[in-house]
Amino acid sequence: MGTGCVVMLPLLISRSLWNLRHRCPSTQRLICRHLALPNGGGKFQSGEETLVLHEETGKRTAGDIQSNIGASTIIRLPFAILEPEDLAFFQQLLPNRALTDPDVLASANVDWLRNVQGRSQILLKPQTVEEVSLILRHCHSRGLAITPQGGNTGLVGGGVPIFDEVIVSMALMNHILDFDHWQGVLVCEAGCVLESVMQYVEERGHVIPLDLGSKGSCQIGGVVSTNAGGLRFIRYGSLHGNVLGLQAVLADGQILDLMTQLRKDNTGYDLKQLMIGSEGTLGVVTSVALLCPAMPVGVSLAYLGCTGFPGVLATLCAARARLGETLSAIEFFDRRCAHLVHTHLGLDPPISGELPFYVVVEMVGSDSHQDNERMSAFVEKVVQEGHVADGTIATSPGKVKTLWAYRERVPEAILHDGHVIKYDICVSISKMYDIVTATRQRFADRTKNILGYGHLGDGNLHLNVSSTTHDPKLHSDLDDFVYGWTAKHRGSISAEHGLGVLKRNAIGYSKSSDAIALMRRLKHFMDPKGILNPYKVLPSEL
Ligand code: 2HG
Ligand code: ZN
Repeated sequence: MGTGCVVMLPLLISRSLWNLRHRCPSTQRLICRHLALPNGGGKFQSGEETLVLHEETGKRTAGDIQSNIGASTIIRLPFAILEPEDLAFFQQLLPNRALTDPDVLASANVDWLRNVQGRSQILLKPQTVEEVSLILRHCHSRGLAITPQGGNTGLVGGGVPIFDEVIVSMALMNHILDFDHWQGVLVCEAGCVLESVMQYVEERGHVIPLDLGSKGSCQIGGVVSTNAGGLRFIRYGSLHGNVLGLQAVLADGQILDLMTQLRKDNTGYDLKQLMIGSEGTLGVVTSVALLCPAMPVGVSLAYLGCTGFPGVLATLCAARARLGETLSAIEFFDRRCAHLVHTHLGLDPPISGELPFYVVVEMVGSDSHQDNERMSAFVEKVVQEGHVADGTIATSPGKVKTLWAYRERVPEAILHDGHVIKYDICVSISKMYDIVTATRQRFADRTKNILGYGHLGDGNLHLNVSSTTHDPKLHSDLDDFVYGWTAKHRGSISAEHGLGVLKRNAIGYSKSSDAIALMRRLKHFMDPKGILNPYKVLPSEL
């Protein structure tokens, strides 16, 4: 190979997790090496990588790398590749916080469902917004792509790299900056873990307006960037209403100060809304002001068993009518979910005998005595009318927590059932279980379990399908069927989990082409080089 020629190195990667890159000591050329994934470590598919080396400079001049994720194949966009000079810059900026340790990278490169596998070679842990800004300024000028990462609890692969994006972990930006007791406003950094801020405000007589099963790991910045919904949505509404202000760093490193603790601010475009739910594609959220309502005096919870979905709907209507503004959550799950929670997690069923559906109704009020009476009257009514066949009520915090576990741990129980494909749709409440029945009719013989559960009051169904092995054809047939059904019923194909990388190509089922085109223009305007969390949210252009 003579000087100046271009060398093509096609490498077939089989079940590879990450690659190591170093320079040949004699030629100083870049060498790429792949480490094999230990057997049983995941279910990743093969990809093909073609590296193009320029002999004269020893630098990579172009790179086409493809990755198969879910049902689609993604081609690496022509971002720069991390060079020793970049590493030196990051190491100087973040002493001991620019990590290349393979163990650290191994867990940051994969989502917790092990559906999406990246190959990033560096994870940065800034401690201040200024450091985030300098990281982004450097990446912007170099054309390096980045993936912001919170607690890595997302379900659509939005928080992990797809290729070699620089991971910017928010974990060390975990300080509470202010709490205004009078207004009930918490200001905290993006890396604060949800459960820790819940505890902080509860000790001060307030609550965080959202609650998620992943609260022990998910971080505020990730929750806001995903616009996560969760269990308290019915009572407190969306983060679009509860986030009062925020600070974010834009693609070129500019710090955008949208921080305010005001309830009302009608001065022009509400730019913070662009950061809420855009999954790190328009900016990196670094701190947030969150409205925290006053903590209710007492909580009571009813765990009810219904004989059919009409009974579930009637229970919802009765709860709305009888509990009014004290209704704080109403969730449902079907018999198969309950069965898996019992079998795989060993939780004792709260009521004896099996029923087709279970409903968890939580109410929070300001007068414990009156509230308990209200709850009992509601339960009596739904039992009398035949919508509920059996049930139990809890008022002690311990029992409330135990009963909640039956619903909160459904996603965990399903993971023990094999390979799981997840849907998170929103449709009109009266139709929300129809898709479960229809999917069973169509796919029963190709699957293990088809389950339905979710946020009843919001029309948000989690349809989960388990099968013995990962079957790409089953996955794409299911996608076509479920998304087609959802679009036909004018629903949303992502109610609260976002689009990430796994669902971005399904956006057209719920958004018009004009809306998608405008989103693209907005993305291009705010991030012209496309370095912020690429391959996420917007559909591929191929
Ligand atoms: C829930 O409501 C979460 O439990 C997770 O949104 C749903 O894993 C899922 O499909
Ligand atoms: Zn949910």
